[in-house]
Amino acid sequence: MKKRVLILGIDGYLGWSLALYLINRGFRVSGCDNLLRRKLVYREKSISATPIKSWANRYTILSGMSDQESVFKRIDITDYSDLKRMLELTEPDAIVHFAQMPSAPYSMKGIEEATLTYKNNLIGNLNLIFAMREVCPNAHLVKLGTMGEYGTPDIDISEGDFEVKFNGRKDMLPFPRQPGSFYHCTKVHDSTNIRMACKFWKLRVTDIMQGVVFGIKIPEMKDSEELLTRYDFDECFGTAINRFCAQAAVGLPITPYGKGGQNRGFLPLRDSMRCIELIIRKPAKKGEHRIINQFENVYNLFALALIVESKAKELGLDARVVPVKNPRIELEDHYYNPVHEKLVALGYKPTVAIEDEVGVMIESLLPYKDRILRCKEAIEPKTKW
Ligand code: USQ
Repeated sequence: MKKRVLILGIDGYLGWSLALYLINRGFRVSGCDNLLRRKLVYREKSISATPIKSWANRYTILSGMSDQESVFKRIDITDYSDLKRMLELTEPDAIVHFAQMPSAPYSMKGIEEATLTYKNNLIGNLNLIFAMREVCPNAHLVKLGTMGEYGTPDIDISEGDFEVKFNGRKDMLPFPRQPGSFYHCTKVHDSTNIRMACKFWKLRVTDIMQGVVFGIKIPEMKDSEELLTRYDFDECFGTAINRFCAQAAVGLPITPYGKGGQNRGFLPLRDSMRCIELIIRKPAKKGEHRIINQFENVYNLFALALIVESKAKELGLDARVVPVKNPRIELEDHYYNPVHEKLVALGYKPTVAIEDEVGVMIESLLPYKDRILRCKEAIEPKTKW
């Protein structure tokens, strides 16, 4: 029997890609979305660099690729009864939860944006664990957390609980969290709530501490424009490498923030899909809150900016790195050593060298230069911590 996967946030950068990836591997995929990402990017006066299809078109595309039992709906998971109904209709073996507001800068803009982030992320996640308890307590929740939950401590970051010794006693405790934005705080709160749901209600959850994802497409999108996923480059919803490549493609300065000595874990889009597939195939045990640090490698921001610059030059583009004043409060030169062994143990092997992927990204963006330039005002960072 086909494994049934429900994707919450199926219209987003990761959600749409994962739907295509899993359908191509014989999973029965269902999904829902409230289209919040489209709305917020539009409010930023920006668009996806890739000309993504409307939800109505995507609904038709997904339905055409799927079994009759698959369900695709436009719903908001902060509405408990709608979410519960979705679980009842789809009877999932696994639920992948991407339906969150994902931007650190957006959450730091002001009280309205911070409140939206909290309501959307915390209530959605709380609804989900309660609805799972009622409808499908044996399903496996694959929850997207973030490496940003940990911050950048001066010690190695563990993967799951770690041993703490104090006053001659010792215990296994969750690794301390030091989030760097209100958005990252919501993920920390989610982890706390999920840990409790696993302990009290015996839910099974994999909480993925994912690094920054980059990339424009995966093989399952073939060369079809209608299958492309979104690609944001604005200051809020574009992430570092994706922004650098968009800047390089249109001849705008590539902007590491501050000294650029920030180190972060990064992961190509296609590897992110593969990791989630491995996690779905090997679920957490009942009552287990399994934490996985999900990234391919740690890179330095300035070094990444230089890779993008040199790849763009190879393509004959006039690219240059121009550091800008850091709008965030974060360490710009620091130790960073997170453990990431569990995915390798599950069978993950990195598929692609970052330099090659960056080259493909810049080249793939060239046909969409006009779309990026049309919204170029949205690229410069304006939100300060
Ligand atoms: N940065 C630049 N220049 C830019 C944009 C970003 O130097 O033009 C720097 C930032 O200051 C930061 C680093 O790049 O030091 C990463 O910033 P980002 O915007 O790419 O990523 P972040 O705000 O951390 O958030 C993103 C996703 C979020 C996910 C997180 C994973 O938006 O949903 O949780 O990456 S992680 O970074 O590991 O926490």
